[in-house]
Amino acid sequence: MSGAKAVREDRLWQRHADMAKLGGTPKGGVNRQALSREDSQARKLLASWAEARGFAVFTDAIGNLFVRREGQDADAPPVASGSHMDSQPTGGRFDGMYGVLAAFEALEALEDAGIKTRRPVIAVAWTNEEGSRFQPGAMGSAVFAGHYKLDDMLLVEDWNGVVLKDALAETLRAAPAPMRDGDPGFALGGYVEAHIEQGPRLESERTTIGVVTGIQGSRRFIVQAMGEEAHAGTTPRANRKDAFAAATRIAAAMYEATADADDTLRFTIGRVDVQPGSPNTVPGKASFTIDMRHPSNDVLEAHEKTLRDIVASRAAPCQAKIDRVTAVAPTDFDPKVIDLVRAKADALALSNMDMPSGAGHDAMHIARLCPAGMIFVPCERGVSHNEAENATPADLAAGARVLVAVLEELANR
Ligand code: HGY
Ligand code: MN
Ligand code: MN
Repeated sequence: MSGAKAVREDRLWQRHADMAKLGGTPKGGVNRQALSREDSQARKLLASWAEARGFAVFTDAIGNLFVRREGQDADAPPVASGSHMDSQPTGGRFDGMYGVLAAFEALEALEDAGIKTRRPVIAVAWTNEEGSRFQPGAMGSAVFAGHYKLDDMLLVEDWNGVVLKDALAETLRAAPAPMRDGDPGFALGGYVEAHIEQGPRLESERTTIGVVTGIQGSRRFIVQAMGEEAHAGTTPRANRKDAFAAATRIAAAMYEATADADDTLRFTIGRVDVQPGSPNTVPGKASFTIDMRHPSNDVLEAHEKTLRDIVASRAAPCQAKIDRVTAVAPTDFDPKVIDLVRAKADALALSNMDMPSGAGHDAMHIARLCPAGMIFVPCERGVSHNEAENATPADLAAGARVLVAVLEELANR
């Protein structure tokens, strides 16, 4: 029996239902933020499923969680597949989780079909892909790939001042797993990530499989305006150094400057913070996040300069600064992996189309380590980062069938 035939739609769907209970929200989404209690519950559940199948489970110093199915050559660099189990605060049941569960389903299908592979095959849940609680995102995969330093990431604080190191220690205490010693990172023979598209194209083109060609570039910033707290009733406008007024002038100019004619640039201000946050005190501090994306690094570079010019020219009479948190260049996946995903989808008679990814994924870091690619499946109305996110059992299983066929081929190369 082939690995693809051994994929079980009911088992994969049930595992999604089981995981959706961890951090489940009344609207049917999930709030399972990185290194939260809910995240450790998901880690524990995945590890229990893995141990029940006799797979090895281990973690690393940034908390990436690995499930390993042995190959005939135990020393060969493994082939890996996975994604993330952390979610947005008002996230969906499939973003990230599908990639982890499809990878685990692939291991189970290989096992059920009694398929031997030369290389070991690993399913991985990367730590903190979303980057909504702790910035930057795709943190676990970036540390694994050597793009971010472990010690720097351990010192990152969330919006309430919780230090990542402490949240990680708590998570690993609640969901213990053997720790691979040394810094995160080891050689891989290849990496393929399954994910919902998080966009409307596959659904609107009635296509089951997205053969992902690459991921657009992304940059994140924090803008901070510093003014002077004052009495809301007695302070004339001419005497005010209103930090929120400065932040809104800067933001308004940025929205205008990033409104490109072909609607390709993605510019988002997702979080605003105003201090002291009292209705009758003129704000002394105001900050906001920027998430900016585009397929071209040159365009991102040019827009970053514009953002910096706007901050310098619109802040007065306040002070303001813009700090870049991350910059990830556009990613092109390996043509051999792209062709393999397309060939396996064709062989399984699944409709498929080549497409780029608008969303960021852990694969953008791992693609710099080894031949990598991604497989998309449709999600309802392309909605994601929203509790209404939805997908069908059949599409999830179809993506898993392509995944196990690709992994089996890569693990025998
Ligand atoms: O932001 C992203 O692109 C990913 O969904 N975290
Ligand atoms: Mn994701
Ligand atoms: Mn996401």
